[in-house]
Amino acid sequence: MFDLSLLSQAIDEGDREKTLKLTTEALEAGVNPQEIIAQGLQAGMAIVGEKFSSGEYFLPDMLMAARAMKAALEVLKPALEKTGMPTIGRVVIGTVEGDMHDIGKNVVATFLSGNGFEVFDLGLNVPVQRFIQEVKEKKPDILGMSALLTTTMPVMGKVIEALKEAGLRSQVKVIVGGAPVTQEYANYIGADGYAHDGGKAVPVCRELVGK
Ligand code: B1M
Repeated sequence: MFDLSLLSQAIDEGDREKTLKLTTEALEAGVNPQEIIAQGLQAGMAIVGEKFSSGEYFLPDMLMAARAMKAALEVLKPALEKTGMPTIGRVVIGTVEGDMHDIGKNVVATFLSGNGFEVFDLGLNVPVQRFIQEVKEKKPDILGMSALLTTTMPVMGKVIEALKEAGLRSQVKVIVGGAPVTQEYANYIGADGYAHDGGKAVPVCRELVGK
């Protein structure tokens, strides 16, 4: 059995090469990519976050861990995307304005495209009006927003308000997520869906498009 805590440790150390090697080995050992992300990579990021909060780590430590995790996700991407399902819905997704965290959003986007959704990823630090413009142009079934900071969470509510002002709210379902976001918060800002992680985002989005 593959020990995924080794992978968490490699992320904690910010060791890109070790993370890549262990991710490849885990895949070869037949470990499910979703498990590799949740119990290996994301668990490592949680340790990094705790050490940052306690003052043991600084910004460069978070950056090193992020670099290692992004590289590992590239290795996992083909395995997550190889379902070859027909398209069941269109999603526009992005991290809201003021927020530079995109790893979790990338995980969600990869899960969705691996499960039959056509995904348009707007990247990070996406201005409110860019979301509106993309909804007008791409006519997605779902708009997904990610926020990792308590200070940027309210921007998701601003986008929902802007959708209403533009007369687009009834045309698109909205799903929100990110570490500080909760179901209660999603309800509070009037989102249609919330998912705790990438795996959960798939059934929530399927439900939102009625499939
Ligand atoms: Co920063 N950061 N960071 N950071 N960072 C956090 C979020 C923090 C919790 C760390 C801490 O203090 N413990 C803290 C926020 C505190 C708060 O707001 N309460 C924090 C801070 C303070 C900051 C800065 C302000 C630090 C500074 O400058 N002094 C700064 C802010 C910059 C900005 O955004 N304006 C900053 C910067 C950075 C880096 C750039 C260095 C880097 C991000 C690199 C990148 O993303 N490209 C970084 C990192 C790496 C982290 C931690 C350590 C890890 C985040 C991560 O990638 N996790 C993070 C601590 C933590 O989260 N434990 C932290 C792994 C990822 C797979 O999980 O993103 O949670 P996550 O995504 C999950 C779910 O949340 C969910 O599914 C994903 C996959 O399963 N999900 C969705 C996410 N989006 C979703 C959307 C959905 C549905 C589900 O639907 C659409």
